[in-house]
Amino acid sequence: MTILIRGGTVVNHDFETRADVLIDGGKIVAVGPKLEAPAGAEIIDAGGAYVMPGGIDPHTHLDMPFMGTSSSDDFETGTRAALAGGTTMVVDFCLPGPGQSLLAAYQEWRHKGEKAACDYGLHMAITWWDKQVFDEMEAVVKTYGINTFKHFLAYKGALMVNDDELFHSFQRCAGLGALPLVHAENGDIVFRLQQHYIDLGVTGPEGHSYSRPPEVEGEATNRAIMIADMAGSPLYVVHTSCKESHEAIARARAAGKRVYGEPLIQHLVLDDSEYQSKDWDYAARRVMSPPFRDKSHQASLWAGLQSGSLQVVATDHCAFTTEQKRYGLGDFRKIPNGTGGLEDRLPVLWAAGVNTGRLTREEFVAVTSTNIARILNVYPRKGRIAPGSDADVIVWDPSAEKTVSAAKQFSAIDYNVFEGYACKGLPAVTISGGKIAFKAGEMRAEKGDGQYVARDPFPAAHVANATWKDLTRPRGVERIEVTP
Ligand code: DUC
Ligand code: ZN
Ligand code: ZN
Ligand code: ZN
Repeated sequence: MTILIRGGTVVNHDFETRADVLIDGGKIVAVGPKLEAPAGAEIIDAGGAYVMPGGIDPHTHLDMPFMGTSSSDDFETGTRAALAGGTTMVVDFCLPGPGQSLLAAYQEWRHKGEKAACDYGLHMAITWWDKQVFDEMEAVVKTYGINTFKHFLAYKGALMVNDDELFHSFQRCAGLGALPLVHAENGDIVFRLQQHYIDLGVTGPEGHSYSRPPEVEGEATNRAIMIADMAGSPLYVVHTSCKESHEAIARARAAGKRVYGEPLIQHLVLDDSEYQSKDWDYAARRVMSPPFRDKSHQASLWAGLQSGSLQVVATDHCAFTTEQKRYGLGDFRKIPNGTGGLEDRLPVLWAAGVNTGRLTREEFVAVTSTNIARILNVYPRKGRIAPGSDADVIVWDPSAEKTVSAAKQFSAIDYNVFEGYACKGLPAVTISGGKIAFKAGEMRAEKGDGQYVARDPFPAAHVANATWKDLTRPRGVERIEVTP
């Protein structure tokens, strides 16, 4: 399919210019003024619109078994929701069960991903630890195209790993040229606070937020940063939701550590007053970890995006229906954690960020697409409008308006945490893999249209922090290979 996008303003993370964009065979083949339309090309009139790299959401949980149920959006509904909101690639998590081989988990998630309507990649979670996992990490990086490993510092008794495992796994990541990711909340303290609030008779959704204060995130972020530094690895902190965590990241970066932070669109615009609702369903639908924060944290997150100390806006899209949320009636610890956002991330960020002057259009592109493409080592294949890049392109109409409404969404849940949010600036056309996936409200992408995107490791030399002094090496000895 040949497509010519005519008359728009191309926005990349580093420049904005009036140019046409020619797409053929799934790739961008030309960017420039007044391009000739090849015979048979479909012409898209982008007058008055911005032509930007499709969004990349590096943090989704589609079809994920979790807390006694499975997240309700699978790779089909989730990626169609993504495309409707201008996101053309998601990165999801392989989550090995206790004792499950990483290879088996990878195959399971690749099978789920066959339904994807847009391109997708995978992270591998380290949910248990022994020599087998250590050994299998090599094939994950070198054969399966996964250069990121997720570690949960929370979910005690389930997904949580301890500091010994963290240090060892981070060392292994460094040796393989992979990037460790952390869910940074202190799971031991969360566990105790949960019990405390239950004992006090606080059983509703507000107990979820009371038992996961910003301090547990600040502690875990600081700890993970120092462990990564000792291991000689970079670090990516998922869902950075509070000032304490952001400050730890900013401090680490100022000291020369390669540490990245990822606020979620939810934490940028929604706050913890929502858990005080008298309507149990309303509050439970907003239960996610980390929880929504006091409004005062939002200014810190926005400042991080502006200054570059935080680099990526994601969603942690992990959608559960109201019926699923009700598993936690009478005990907030059993409310499945997670909210949606895939369809809303770009429109809400544009409204709350660009329309308010908090972010420039270039910064919008950086935090929704380019920065994560670089962090994940898929740039400039993804994250840029340039010849040779994948034709994942959005034509963004800054004057189009909508009010977020669950009744009109593609996501397979019965509510939306952004319900009623007024957006101005929407994707008029989403092009994914060189095909028109979504146009004028009509979904054209089909189940299976997406491809798996394998990602190469970074050279090991690139991953160590400037501050790293190898603690495993006696003076005068070269770097020692870590062993299982
Ligand atoms: N947080 C959530 O809210 N859901 C999925 C996993 C997570 O860490
Ligand atoms: Zn299959
Ligand atoms: Zn998490
Ligand atoms: Zn998550």
